[in-house]
Amino acid sequence: MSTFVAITRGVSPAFASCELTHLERIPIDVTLAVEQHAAYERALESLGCQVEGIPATQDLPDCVFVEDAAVVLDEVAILMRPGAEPRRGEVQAVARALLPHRPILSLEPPATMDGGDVMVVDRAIFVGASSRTNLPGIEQLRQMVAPLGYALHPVSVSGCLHLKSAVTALDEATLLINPSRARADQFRGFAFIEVDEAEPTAANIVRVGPHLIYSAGFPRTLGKLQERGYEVTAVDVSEIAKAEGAVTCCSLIFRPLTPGD
Ligand code: CIR
Repeated sequence: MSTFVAITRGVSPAFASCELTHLERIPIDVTLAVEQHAAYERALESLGCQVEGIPATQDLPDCVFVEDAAVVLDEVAILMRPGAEPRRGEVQAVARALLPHRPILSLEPPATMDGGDVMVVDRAIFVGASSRTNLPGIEQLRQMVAPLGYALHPVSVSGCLHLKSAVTALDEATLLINPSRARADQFRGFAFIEVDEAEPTAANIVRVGPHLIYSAGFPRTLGKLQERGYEVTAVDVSEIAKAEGAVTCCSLIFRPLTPGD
């Protein structure tokens, strides 16, 4: 049995019509995006993930970004209600993929929240109050997770799409952060590694147990991480980045339930 499950979804043929908030639209090579996504899935597999891929659909340009559709905890999966209305249709297929793995809860209107705004580190859940995530969403999530023993911490973010465009966890004690996007004093008790100043979008990294998957587009920050002893697999996600995506957005990674859980 694999150590982790990774839910992914293919790149839509309509990927070039993705939502954009902070970036100008520039041509996306969709064929290259498909190849890069396949390499990303291979990296997940090489680190012990059983990849469960959902097919892409033409009518959902951003469907590759499964992270935004759900938050998966050890105990439950919580379906999001994405802040961008055209993305709400992505949630159903992700829900079907999660059904064999977790009991399912859902955020309800008027809540909006993208999974990219939710960073879970141990029993702490940090939620970015971004343009995609509103206060009713944060309150609903707090009420769902409190009985499970998670503390929810709302966090302000600026100048980027999601909380995880500003900060992600390298391990249970250390955050990779761009402090001009999310103030470090909002994360008490953590150590920090700051992105290189020349790489402002470099704060997004995926954890697969003790391993990390990271964009090859940030060589300076990558060097810093390697100097600090982190084992990092670099992947080329140039086309995903043009859609305002990064490495965490393309998967939902969790431990499979074992009998007795
Ligand atoms: C969007 O604007 O919704 C997509 N083009 C990008 C979503 C990236 N998702 C993420 O960072 N979690």
